[in-house]
Amino acid sequence: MRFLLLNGPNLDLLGAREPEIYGSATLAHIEAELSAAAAELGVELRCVQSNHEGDLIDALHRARTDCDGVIINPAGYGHTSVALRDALIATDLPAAEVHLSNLARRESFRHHTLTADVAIGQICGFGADGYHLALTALTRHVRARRTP
Ligand code: CA2
Repeated sequence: MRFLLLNGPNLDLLGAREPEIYGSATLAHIEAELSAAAAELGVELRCVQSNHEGDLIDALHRARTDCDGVIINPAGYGHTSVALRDALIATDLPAAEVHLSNLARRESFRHHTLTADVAIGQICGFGADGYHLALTALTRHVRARRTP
């Protein structure tokens, strides 16, 4: 089983600025820890981060044919990108949306994402732990739907 871990714009800066909002772990550290946790579950993780909308969409198109699920932090594009939403729908894959911060406690323009209702569920506010919660939940979701 393989999942795409997709992180959107500016998340490459994690650990460098605003640790009070996003935590102090770097994205490389989060990806390494999540890959190790995934391996324990028998899941392969493909980690992609991009600051470019088209690259995120291309990664979803590729996942369509060779992944079993998507863990996505769309970052700012989650609030704005119809194209990213359309690409996520086009994968026809179960997705878990993650946000490091609690969107409900932030500016009103962050309260809604265009991707949340096409994901199986959304986890936000638990920092980097959210990715681990998403990995566990998505693995269980996919396994429960597999024919024996
Ligand atoms: O809480 C999240 O995970 C967000 O997806 C992060 C996005 C923000 O636009 C969303 O509303 C919520 C922003 C990511 C910016 O990441 C930075 C990390 C370090 C320094 C500056 C920005």
